[in-house]
Amino acid sequence: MSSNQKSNSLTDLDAVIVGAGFSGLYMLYRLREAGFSTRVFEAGDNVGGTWYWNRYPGARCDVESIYYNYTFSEELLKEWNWSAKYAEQPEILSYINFVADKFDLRRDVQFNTRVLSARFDEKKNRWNVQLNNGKTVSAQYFITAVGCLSASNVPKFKGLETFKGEWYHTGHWPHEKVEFKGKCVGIIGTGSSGIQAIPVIAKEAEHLTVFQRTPQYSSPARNVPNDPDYLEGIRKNYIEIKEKMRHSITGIPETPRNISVFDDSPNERQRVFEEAWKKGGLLSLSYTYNDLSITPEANEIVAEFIRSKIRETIKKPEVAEKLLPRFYYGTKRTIIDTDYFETYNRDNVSLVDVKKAPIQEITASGVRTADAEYKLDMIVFATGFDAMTGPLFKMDIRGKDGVSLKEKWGAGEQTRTYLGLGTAGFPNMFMLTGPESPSVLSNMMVSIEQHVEWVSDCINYMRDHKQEVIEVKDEAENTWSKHCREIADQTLFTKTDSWYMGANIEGKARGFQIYLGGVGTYRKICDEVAGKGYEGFTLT
Ligand code: N01
Repeated sequence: MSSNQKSNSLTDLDAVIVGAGFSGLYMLYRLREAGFSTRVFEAGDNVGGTWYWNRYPGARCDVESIYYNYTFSEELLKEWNWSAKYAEQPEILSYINFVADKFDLRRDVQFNTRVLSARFDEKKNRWNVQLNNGKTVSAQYFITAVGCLSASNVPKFKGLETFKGEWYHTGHWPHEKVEFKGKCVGIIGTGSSGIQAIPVIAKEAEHLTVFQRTPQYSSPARNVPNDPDYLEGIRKNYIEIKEKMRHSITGIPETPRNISVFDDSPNERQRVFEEAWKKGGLLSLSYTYNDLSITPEANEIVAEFIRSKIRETIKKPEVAEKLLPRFYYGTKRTIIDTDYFETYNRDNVSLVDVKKAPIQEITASGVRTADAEYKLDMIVFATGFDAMTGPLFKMDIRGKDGVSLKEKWGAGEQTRTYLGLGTAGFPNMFMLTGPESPSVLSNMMVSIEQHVEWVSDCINYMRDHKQEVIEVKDEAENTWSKHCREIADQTLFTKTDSWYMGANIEGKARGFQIYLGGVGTYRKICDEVAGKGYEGFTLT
């Protein structure tokens, strides 16, 4: 039987992929094209991953739609038109469905099936993967495509089970329309999800109470519909654009200005910041000067500019004061919004500072803080995720000697990987956009394509060279993890408590979990590793 005629017998797969989001689907496509028998297991009842689960009002991507799509198929690039500069969740989900149909991917995806555990059998050199339907499947390669932000975090508030109203987490939003009309809604959390949801909910609800612990920096997205001529121009230049994306810092084809904030006069800085504010978008402000994320004094200058914009926007000075962020700009995820600060000028919106008066409990009828009780019909938790490792730890993954990934990286220990792709002691396991890869600090689509292509090339290489097992060497992983930390320590990122640092989850190991050297440099390193016969890995 030729390899591409191989049966997908569940006991004898070449590869198991966990997750049918952007990364899992492309991984399936590549491995299937190469003739490997592959099966994707997906907990949801359809494709989409992040964009399947995050259906909260206002959910949209903050990377421009023309850059946030697959680039591996020219035909696909020609067939899809993004309606706006920043696509909304339903449109992105339609796109993923379109891709799944176009490449007939669903036939190798098993929906409504959660992977409970995966265990490496050292005698057979295979992974045994236990599913929640009681079945076990076996495969040579175990590939996690579980996303970085898919383990939602509902803080353990006392009394939540007594709440008589409805409650939802943004990352697990119902498929049916949630009705806010006539309701007193409370939202906890003002990260990217909260800041997208707040203006939309405020327009519908009778009253919206925002429970804010940390005020956030946010700047205008300036979303606009996409002009057909503009899209045509992009299409014509896509080869060049794609190259720029792949060799850029963030996967978005823009370059920071190579100038210190102190090289410009205060008047010139103001002009530069104003221009960036007017332009809008994710990188406009942070790319104005090259020292904003490195030098506290430089950071304070841009931070104060944003605070001045908040003060200008908010009518009531006491509300503006509560909304002023005080951490280093950019060290929590940069946020762009549509009418976020303006929403606090509405009569039906109130802001509660839960840093000053923390939430003590959820009662049957609302939220009680240290100094008041708020009656609510609905609570929206925009409280984020157990990021990076959380989605992996939802499965009991055990490598050699039965050691679990959770034990290896567990509380008090730093995450350790080689290139964010693999980890020592877990042979033939690959993580797509795993910890210590550029992942969440890049355009995920660029990082996903790069990882998937690297992993499929590696699996092809293994077949061509008649190798059965690939495993990360300890020293390669130690060097890589140290390198990641050293880069992060040169920036202000590690000076702020954030989910990047694992600081949002009680008891979670602290440490910066992302490679900050840029997607272009990272690609070069990964290509060099492959070019040297997978240096840093043992192949047997
Ligand atoms: O989650 P978050 P998110 N009591 O962790 C607060 C991506 N994303 O879902 O800052 C009170 O950022 C918490 O307060 P604090 C993006 O990468 C992308 O918003 O910890 N409050 C914070 O305000 C993003 O970074 C898009 O003090 C509590 C909020 O909840 C990531 O997903 C859109 C609390 C959590 O913010 C996560 O964003 C949406 C408690 N006990 C998301 N616990 C795009 O546009 C937590 N909070 C692509």
